[in-house]
Amino acid sequence: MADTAQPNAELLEWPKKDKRRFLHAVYRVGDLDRTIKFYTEAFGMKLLRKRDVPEEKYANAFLGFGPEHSNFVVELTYNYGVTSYDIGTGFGHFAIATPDVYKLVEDIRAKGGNVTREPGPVKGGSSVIAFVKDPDGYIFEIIQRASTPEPLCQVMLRVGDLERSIKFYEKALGMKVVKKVDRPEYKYTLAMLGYAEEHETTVLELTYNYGVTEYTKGNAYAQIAIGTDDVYKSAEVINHVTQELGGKITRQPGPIPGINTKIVSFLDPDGWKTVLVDNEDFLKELQ
Ligand SMILES: N[C@@H](CCC(=O)N[C@@H](CS)C(=O)NCC(=O)O)C(=O)O
Repeated sequence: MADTAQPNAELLEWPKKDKRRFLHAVYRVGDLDRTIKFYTEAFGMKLLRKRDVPEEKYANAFLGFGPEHSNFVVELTYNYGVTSYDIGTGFGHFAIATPDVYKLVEDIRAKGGNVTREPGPVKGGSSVIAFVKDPDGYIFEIIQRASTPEPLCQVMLRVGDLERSIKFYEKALGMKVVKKVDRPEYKYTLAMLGYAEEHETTVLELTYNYGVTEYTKGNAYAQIAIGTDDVYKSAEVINHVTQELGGKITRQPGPIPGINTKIVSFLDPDGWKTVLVDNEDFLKELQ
């Protein structure tokens, strides 16, 4: 099919019919053991797996609140010899839901965590939140929420045009807007997008600050990985949507040499990266 041809309606429906799930957020840290210690002791995450790839001079650690076949997790990357990164201004935070923000924040402080915003109601709203920084400077929002199946509940990124981003994530990724909040008194609008309600699963929180259209990306945060049943069909839709809204495919669909897991990688209109990973191949990696 030529790039300019209109894809059929059935293909454009595919992202909504596909089995999509947030798998992990990938980012770089300067000392793997330091972060593992902090996330397990201060946040209460579990270390799920670790792999060292000396021939490529990097190592990974996967941590989360539940197993990877059901929960969203973080994939930390350590590049041999690189001890610090620039987080940039566009990355916002990861979030952890807990029934008692005050208690978790005290535990984090006791483990040497840097509390940058004390617990209390969010400005302009009523949810109780706090902000803490991890050893590399990544911000974690701590959010009060009665028990949830997915404590690792948000990835927040700043975008330059919220309506364009919403269209992109709806059309290219089949997400739904599960919440939208405008706080004119604080000059921002945010949208929560995902595959289920906020308390059920991880959501992508996109924040638009009035009048701000550009942010720096730094080199620390990398991408979100999302599961799919068909990377090839997904790539056809993404290719179409990027022509309409911006963004681009950065890695054509197909198996990764060596691992054989099929993926497709792409950038959204702001340059934020997503990787779609074949669901079956991913489960094989976990065995
Ligand atoms: N200018 C903010 C807009 C987003 C925002 O303010 N988010 C809320 C949480 S939803 C917040 O951080 N509030 C600060 C507070 O309540 O102290 C940003 O880009 O991070």
